Amino acid sequence: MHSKVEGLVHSFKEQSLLLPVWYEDNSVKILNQKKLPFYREILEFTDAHAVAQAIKDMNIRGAGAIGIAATYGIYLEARKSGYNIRDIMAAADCLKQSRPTALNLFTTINEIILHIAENPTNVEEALEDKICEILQRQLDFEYRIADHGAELIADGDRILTHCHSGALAGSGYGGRVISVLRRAKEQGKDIHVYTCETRPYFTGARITVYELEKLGINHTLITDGMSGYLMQKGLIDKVLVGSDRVAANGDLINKVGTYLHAVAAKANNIPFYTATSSHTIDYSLDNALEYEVEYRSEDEILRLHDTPITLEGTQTLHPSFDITPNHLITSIITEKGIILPCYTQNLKKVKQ
Ligand code: RUB
Repeated sequence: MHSKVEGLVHSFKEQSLLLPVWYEDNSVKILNQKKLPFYREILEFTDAHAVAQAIKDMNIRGAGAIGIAATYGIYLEARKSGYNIRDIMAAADCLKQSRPTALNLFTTINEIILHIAENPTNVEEALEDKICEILQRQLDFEYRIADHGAELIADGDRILTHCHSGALAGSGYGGRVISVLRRAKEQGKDIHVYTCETRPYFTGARITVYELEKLGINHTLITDGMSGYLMQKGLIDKVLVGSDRVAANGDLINKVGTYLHAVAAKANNIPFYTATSSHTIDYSLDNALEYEVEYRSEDEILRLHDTPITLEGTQTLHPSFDITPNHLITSIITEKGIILPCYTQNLKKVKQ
C-alpha cells in the first residue's frame, strides 16, 4: 500500500509536471540537471547524506527544488530508521549543510522539524502530513505566482531572464519565473524570452532553454554580458529573475550576474522584477548588502567539464550569488500578490 507521500508523488506524475525530484521505491530520485538537455539521467539515492551530496554537486539546484529534495531526504531517512527522531534530526542537519544561500532549504527543513517536535507521539503521521502539505503548497505557490506575475506581462513583451528559475528549480509547473511566462503564454500573450547562458554551469543555456522549448515559448539565448547592449538597443521590455533569498527590505540575493542586469535595467528605464515566495523572504535579515554569499570551487570556472579553459594555476574568484539592492527592483512577485516599494513596509503583508 502506498503511503500518503507516495500517493501524492503518484498524482504529481499523472499531472505531467516536470519534476526535479521525487520519492519512489524507497529511494529519492533526482533528474540530473548537469546532464540536461542532452541526457535524461535519473539518479537514485537511498540515504540523506547522498541527497545532500547531490545538492552540493549541483545535480539538483534552484531554491525550491533543493528544499523539496531535502524534504524527501528527511522522509527517506525517517522511513529507514522506523521514524527515529535522532536519525531524522541527523539527516536534517546534514541536509542543511548542503548549500548555504537559498533560504527555502532552511525554512522547509525547520518547518518539518518543528512539526515533529510538536507531535512526538505519532512521528510517522505527523511527518507524512507535513511533507504532503509542503509539497502541495509549493506547487500551489507556483500557480499563484503565475497568476499574479502574468498581470505584469503585456502582449508582445520581450523579457530578459538570468540563470534558471523554472519547473526543475521548483515543483514542476514552472518554478517562479517560468510559471509567470507559462501563464502569460496560456493567456494568449505573444512573448519572447532572452535567456542568459549563465556561467559557470550554463544553467540558462541548458535548462531554461530546455523548459522554454518544451513549453513552446519563443526564446533567444545570449551570453551573460550582452544584456546591457540589448537594453540600449531597445530589445528588452522587462527583466524577470528568480530569488534565492530576499531580505526584509527587498534586497535580492540571486545567481551572480543578476545585479548587473538590474543596474543596466535601471539605466535604461526597464522594469526589473523578481519572483519569489513567502518562504524565501528572510525577515531576520534587515538588508542584504553585508550578506556573505556562497563561494564555490575555482574548478567550476577553470574547467568546462574536464577541459581547462585557461592557464593552469590562474587565480579565480567564484561568488555564486550577488546582491541587488532594493532600489533597483520595480516590484516583487509573490504568491500573495505583487509587492511594491516600500518593501520594508509592504513585504510584511507576505509573512506567513
Ligand atoms: C541559484 C538559482 C538561481 C535561480 C533562482 O543558482 O538557481 O538563482 O534563478 O530561481 P544555482 P528560483 O544554480 O547556484 O542554484 O527562485 O526559482 O529558485
